[in-house]
Amino acid sequence: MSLLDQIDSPQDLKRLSRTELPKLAEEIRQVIVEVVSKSGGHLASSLGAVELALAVHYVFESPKDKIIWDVGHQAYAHKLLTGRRDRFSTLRQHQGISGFTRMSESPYDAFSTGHSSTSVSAGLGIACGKELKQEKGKVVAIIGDGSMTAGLAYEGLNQAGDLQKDLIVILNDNDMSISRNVGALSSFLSRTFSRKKIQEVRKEIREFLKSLPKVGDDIYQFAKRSEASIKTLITPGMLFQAFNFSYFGPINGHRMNHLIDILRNIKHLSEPVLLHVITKKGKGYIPAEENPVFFHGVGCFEVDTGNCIDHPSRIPTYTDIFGKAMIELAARNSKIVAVTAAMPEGTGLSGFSESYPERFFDVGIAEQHGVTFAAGLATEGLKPIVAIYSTFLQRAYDQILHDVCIESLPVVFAIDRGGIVGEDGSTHHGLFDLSYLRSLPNMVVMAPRDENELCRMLATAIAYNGPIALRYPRGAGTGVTIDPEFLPLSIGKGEVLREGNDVLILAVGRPVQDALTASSELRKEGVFATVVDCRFVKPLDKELVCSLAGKIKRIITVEENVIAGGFGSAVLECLCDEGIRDCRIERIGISDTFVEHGPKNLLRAKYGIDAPAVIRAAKRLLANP
Ligand SMILES: Cc1ncc(C[n+]2csc(CCOP(=O)(O)OP(=O)(O)O)c2C)c(N)n1
Repeated sequence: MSLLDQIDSPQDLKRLSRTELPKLAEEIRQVIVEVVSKSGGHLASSLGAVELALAVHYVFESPKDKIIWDVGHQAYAHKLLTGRRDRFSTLRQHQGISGFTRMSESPYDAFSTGHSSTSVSAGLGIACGKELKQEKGKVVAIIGDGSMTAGLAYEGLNQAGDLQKDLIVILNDNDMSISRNVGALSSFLSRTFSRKKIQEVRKEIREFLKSLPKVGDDIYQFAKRSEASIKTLITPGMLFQAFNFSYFGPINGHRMNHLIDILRNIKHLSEPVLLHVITKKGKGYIPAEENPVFFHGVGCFEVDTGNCIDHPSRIPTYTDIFGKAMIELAARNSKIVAVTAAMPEGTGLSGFSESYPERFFDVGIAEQHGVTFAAGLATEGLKPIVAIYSTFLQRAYDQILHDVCIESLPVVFAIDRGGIVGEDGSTHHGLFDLSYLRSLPNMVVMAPRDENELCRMLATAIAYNGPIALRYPRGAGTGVTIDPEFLPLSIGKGEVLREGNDVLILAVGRPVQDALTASSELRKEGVFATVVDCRFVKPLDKELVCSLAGKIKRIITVEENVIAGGFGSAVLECLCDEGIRDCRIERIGISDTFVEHGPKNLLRAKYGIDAPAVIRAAKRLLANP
């Protein structure tokens, strides 16, 4: 029997001797690699946090003590140690365990996560709550250096340092976000200061030391002997000490004994503490250690070689096409600049960053800053394309409204992962953007039905002088030929793709394909549908919609978005405003619920946003005269 087989809860873990823990770590790594090779998932991050998970559960008393994993993508070892060993092979599968921490999944998941940098704020809230209830228990927030690039983390540190509550923050520093971490903080943590920075700091320290009466000059003489000694005067801890945290580290996050000792020591402090732990992303699985970017979030792979065994479609993804189109368009327009929030690969901008390094900005996991930064670029006459996944752009709602839309600045939002994204689940589906963008004055909102339309919409957006968004789905396109020239579209104009008098199907984005499939099926049964790709959710093609609705009284709207406030709502509002009331409408989209994780097509079928759902809606309308 393996050691892992004996562990159903952290209590079982505590029964092991310290000398057994390295073997357990090895077993855990094997299971993680084995399962992720079949289910896909966040491999490299989870492998890097195995000793951390073991040590934390060895020392703390979860679930009484609250352990919060920031983002939650690195918590696979935590899941294995907290009663989910038997279900671990269902990771990320429909009805299986989530790829992130979920309070509804386990009492050991103190907070539900998926979006980054929430752990310090949540941890502080929990600590304050416990204190008010006079309840005992420690709170431990574990946050990566990538997640530390978000302002939210500092808002939490700022208040925690002020309140002096009992909170332990563990900084899991692997020098990586998804790609190499960016920003000044990253070099601060790794102490790779530029010469200029060292000189500046040296000057400041010299002045400070000299200002000390008597001893100052001597200490300065001692300190100045080498550059290294100046460096040792600047520690990563200074940043956290400035926030009133007691700083410990940096320590090696794979030396379990050392980790356990230090955790036992800091456990007894009852003030804000930051423990800085250095880990290696992908630790223990050579392919992941060598290529942590690829193995950050990976599909199925061969364990022996690390080779991808997902059968990628030969059809390029929307992301690929967007990346290529950006390079092509930027060659002709020197005003184009690209902004990503820590996702150069994910948004397809790696190629652009190599072709135009000076026109490419990775702002870190800082969507809010990224949008306002783009607004600043726009005021200087540049054409920023902000490429952020739909779900993460939710973070920047006020920046879109306040910094971009009020002044109608020409910022382009290239919103990838619009719609159902699959195995990452409820925290990652991009099902709200049509609603949250449609309500903003000055904003234009488009969704392409295929990858050629994506290119045309990008060209449209670049030619447009105001805020404009195009949202497109995750995964392979439809395989259409891409036009050699990306002709801009007329803003607010839809396109009639099929004609028929029985039903009117108004669709936008990927579901236009479902509408076409449904109309072909219906045709076989003698039902003829008009299919319109509205292209624009805002401004809606009122003229077209109203003229068709006036003739064909059975209407279906289809979108991969929540129904509330989305495309179907726009159609309803338009018909109501124009006094067209004598028609019946079925709106297809996600009803008032969060969608769980699972394969995209399974979820589309389950939630009724696919071609069969359109056919069912048409039949309901036809059955009811
Ligand atoms: C708000 C938000 N933006 C982007 C992401 C996508 N994302 C997931 S993990 C990650 C990198 C996190 O880096 P770090 O915290 O250092 O953890 P590591 O994977 O290196 O262990 C990013 C950018 C996210 N989860 N949340």
